[in-house]
Amino acid sequence: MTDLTDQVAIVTGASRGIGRAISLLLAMQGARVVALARGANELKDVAHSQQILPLSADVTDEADAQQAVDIAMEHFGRLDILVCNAGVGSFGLLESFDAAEWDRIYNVNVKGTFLLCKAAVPHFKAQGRGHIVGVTSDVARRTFEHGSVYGSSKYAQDALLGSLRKEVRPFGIKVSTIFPGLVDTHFNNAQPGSPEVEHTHLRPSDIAQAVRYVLEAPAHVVVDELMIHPLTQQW
Ligand code: NJP
Repeated sequence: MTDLTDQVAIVTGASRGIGRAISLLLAMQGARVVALARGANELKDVAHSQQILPLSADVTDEADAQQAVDIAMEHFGRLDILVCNAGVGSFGLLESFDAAEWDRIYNVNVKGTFLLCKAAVPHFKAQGRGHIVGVTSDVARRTFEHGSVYGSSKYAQDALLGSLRKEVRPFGIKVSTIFPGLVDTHFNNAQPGSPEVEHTHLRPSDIAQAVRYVLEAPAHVVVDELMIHPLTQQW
């Protein structure tokens, strides 16, 4: 098993929902975390111990992505793990979308994953080790009405991570892709915690445990892909 104690991780989208749960769980396992999101106030609530360093940054900005890697090195002295979790989405008929909403969704989900990986991979290659975890979606493997923009962005994010997996494997770098089904978060302006979703949605902690599982795999093992659904969800 890989011990997460003292490993250093960047987690994007860390201010709430799945990324918050991942950051807190990794810190509980002894890891040190650069918790990245745009919202500084929400991040303060996540970074309640010295093991979690809040970084107010935008994954769509190349300088911010590079800064995340630089800060991990400066503050914690190393970087072992990158979790590309930040994501946004909205749903509707294709013709109801304007180009600005297309850009918003693709910029965070696809360009954000690209920029963070681009910043971290040279560092991982130099040290001959590293683990990238991408949080995509089960809709990266199926299509559905009202999902043309969000769903296609998740197909693109999945394809990016799949190609990268093959590029970096020879350098000892792991790429694991997590495909969640419905999760009870703030995603798309939802209000989490309502009793109605107790049996229909996963909790953010369920996805955090999946991330922990892939990260703790022994050094010679890589979990390439992991799809996880609430038992009630047909997909
Ligand atoms: O969503 P939410 P989730 N730069 O809204 C951050 C996927 N997923 O936890 O920047 C940096 O609670 C945002 O912070 P802020 C989904 O596609 C979900 O559910 O301050 N960070 C917040 O911390 C996504 O990839 C479901 O606004 C940015 C976080 O992202 C991942 O799960 C199902 C940012 C979003 O937290 C986590 O989403 C599924 C930026 N430009 C896949 N823009 C589901 N919930 O049902 C946003 O299949 N963030």
